[in-house]
Amino acid sequence: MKKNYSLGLLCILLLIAVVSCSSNKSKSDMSDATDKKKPEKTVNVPVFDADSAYHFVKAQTDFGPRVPNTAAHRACADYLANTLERLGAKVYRQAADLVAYDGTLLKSCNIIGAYKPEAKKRIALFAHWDSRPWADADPDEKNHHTPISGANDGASGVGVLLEIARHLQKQLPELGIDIILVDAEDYGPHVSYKGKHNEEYWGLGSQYWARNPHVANYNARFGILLDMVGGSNATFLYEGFSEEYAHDVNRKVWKTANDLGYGKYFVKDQAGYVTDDHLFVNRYAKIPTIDIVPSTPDGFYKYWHTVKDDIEGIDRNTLKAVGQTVMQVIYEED
Ligand code: AHN
Ligand code: ZN
Repeated sequence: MKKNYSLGLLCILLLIAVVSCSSNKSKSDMSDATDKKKPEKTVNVPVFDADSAYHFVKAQTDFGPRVPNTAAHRACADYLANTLERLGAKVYRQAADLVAYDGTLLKSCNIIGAYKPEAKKRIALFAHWDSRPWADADPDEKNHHTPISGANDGASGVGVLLEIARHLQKQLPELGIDIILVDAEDYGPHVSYKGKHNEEYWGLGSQYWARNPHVANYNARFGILLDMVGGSNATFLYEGFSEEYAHDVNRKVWKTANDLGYGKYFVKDQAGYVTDDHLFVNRYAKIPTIDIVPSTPDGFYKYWHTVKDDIEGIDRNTLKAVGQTVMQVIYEED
């Protein structure tokens, strides 16, 4: 009787031990999974200086329109490569003769600034640095053959990236960063063109880079393209190709912007599809890449491809919202 009693007690104790062990395990597994989903990182993110970014935008527009095959274009290429070098990047100049939709041979040059070039884990940041040869969306038809200053369409994205480069020189993030300034984005067909359209008439420099990256077997975890990120009251929505190719990157960037208080700029709504440099990076280099590009019910912004796309239209607040958001994203990544 006594023997049976202690055996029963032993069985109960064993059962309790097994149950509590297994329940402990599942509990700790669950909290591990939760921890992995929401990593709490304490990383110091530098403060993006919108005045400095504005200065980098103006330095480009001061050359005049950066239209391929012009002296201003060549001078600006030197300025961009020299500036990235001064800011501590390893610089690659990728010259290429590219053929435009109308057969014009464009002496083009992609300019790449690499930080931590030896790192395997990388993020690629893109902007186009050329400007459109014609203001062919101008309300005044007399301006349809005038080259544009391209302060917003071109120089703004580059200006934001140069300001980020200035911080990268002082404080390197965990991942390697490549600043990829592509040429010949904006030589797409003039409004008067009557021939067949092809999306590959746009983004000639990014197509070249995506098929011939500056280093063999180049890869990056993700990419972010900045296009027209300097206009007043810009609203950035989820662009179509970005959603298809890099949905998670879109969510990460828009959440970061909203957490930082830039929800007025980064609106969580769907936009249409934009044929832009990120399309070719996704399609040919196979790097999931989003486009931060403004969207309104009637186009990108009021002065798009008009003679009024000049430095007067640049709003430091928009440069700040985009620049600080991108910095938060790249410094948080590990
Ligand atoms: C088209 O309008 C087909 N694509 C917009 C790409 C672009 C032009 N980005 C700046 N300028
Ligand atoms: Zn354009």
